[in-house]
Amino acid sequence: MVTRGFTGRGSSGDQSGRIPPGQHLVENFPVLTAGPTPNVELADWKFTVKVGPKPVKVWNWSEFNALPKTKVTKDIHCVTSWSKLDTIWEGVLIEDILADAGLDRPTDFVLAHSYDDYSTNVPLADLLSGKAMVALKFAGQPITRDHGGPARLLVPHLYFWKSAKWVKALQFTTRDEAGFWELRGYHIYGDPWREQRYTDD
Ligand SMILES: Nc1nc2c(c(=O)[nH]1)N[C@H]1C(S)=C(S)[C@@H](COP(=O)(O)O)O[C@H]1N2
Ligand SMILES: [Mo]
Repeated sequence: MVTRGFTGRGSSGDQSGRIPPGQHLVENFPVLTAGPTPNVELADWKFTVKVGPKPVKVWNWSEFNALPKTKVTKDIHCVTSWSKLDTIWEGVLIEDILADAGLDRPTDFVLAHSYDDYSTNVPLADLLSGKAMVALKFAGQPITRDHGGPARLLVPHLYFWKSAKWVKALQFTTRDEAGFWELRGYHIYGDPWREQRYTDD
C-alpha cells in the first residue's frame, strides 16, 4: 500500500509519502511545451465539449467564467522527474462542465484538445469526482501564457503531460485514443505512483 499523502496540507514539513518513485522536488515551476506557445485572446477563446465529432456545447470566456468555481491544492508530477507540492489552482470541475452541457457519461474516454494542436487522452473516471478541472487561476492569479493560460486542464494525479495547456475542447471517444505524447512513446495512462512513464511500463 502506497501512502499518497493526501493529509498534511499546509504542513509542508512532512513530505514523506508525497514524492512518487523516481521523482525529485522542485520549488520553481518549470515550463515544458512541445512547440510554440499559442497566444489566445480572451475575446477569441472558446471551449467546446464534443461527443465524437459532434459539438454538444460551446462556451465563450464570460460564459465559462460564470460556471461554478472550485479551489484545490495539489501535488504535481512531471514525467521528466520533477514534482512540485501544494500547487494552488482555481477553475471549473469537469463534472460541473458536463452538468452545464447536459451530459452524464456519453462514453468512458476523453481526448483533450489544445490551441497548439496538442492532445492527451484520459479515462472519464479520472476526470470526475473532483479529480480534475479546467483551471483558470494558479496561485490566485490568472494562469500565465507559458503555463497554459487562459485555461488549462489539470489532472494532478496523473503525470503532468495529461494536464493539457491552452485547452480548447474535451471530446468523448468510444475507445481510449492516444494523444500527442501517448503516440510518441509515453504511457497510455500515466500513473506516477506506478511509474507509468513509457508505453510498456
Ligand atoms: N497544449 C499543451 N499542453 C501541454 C504541453 C504542451 O506542449 N502543449 N506539455 C505537457 C507537458 S509534457 C507537461 S510536463 C506540462 C507542463 O506544464 P507547465 O509548462 O505548466 O509546467 O504541460 C503539459 N501540457
Ligand atoms: Mo512533461
